[in-house]
Amino acid sequence: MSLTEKDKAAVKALWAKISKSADAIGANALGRMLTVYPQTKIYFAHWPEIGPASAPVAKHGKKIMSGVALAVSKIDDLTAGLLELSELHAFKLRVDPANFKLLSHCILVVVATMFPNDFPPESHVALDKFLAALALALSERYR
Ligand code: HNI
Repeated sequence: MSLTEKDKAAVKALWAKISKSADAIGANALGRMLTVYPQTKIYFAHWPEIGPASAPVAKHGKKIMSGVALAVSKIDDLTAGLLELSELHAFKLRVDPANFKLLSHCILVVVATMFPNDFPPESHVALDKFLAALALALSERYR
């Protein structure tokens, strides 16, 4: 399951192409997660509105993608690189780590739909593995 050097290179190459649209990817992915998996809305009950195109979703989508950007920069040691974010989600936010997989899936779907020409199977598998590794690293502080 661990990322090979080839996977890492593919993730970095893909990220170089898509990162300028990170805010839109984040807003779309978060909006999708909240719509497709409505049980995830429980964590955002404090927001004034929660619709897919709402301001808080856009704002938080951006934050999530800053976490993904951090992960790309720490791709050689995701566990150490994401420890603080893991701590935050585990102890302060108390997000069930099963949800990381749901958001990862939505990010994958959004990248595929927004960048069909930059998403051959090689990029798909690399991004899928990277997001799985990211989710695992975010789960580190839960045990
Ligand atoms: Ni998550 C806050 C990154 C998945 C619920 N989250 C953040 C912040 C980052 C972040 C960055 C802001 C931290 C800060 O303010 O210091 N979250 C990520 C990443 C993923 C992820 C990289 C996975 C790819 N978060 C999830 C999931 C849920 C989630 C799946 C719930 C379903 N996150 C939250 C909540 C907050 C949060 C809730 C605080 C929101 C707020 O209103 O301040």
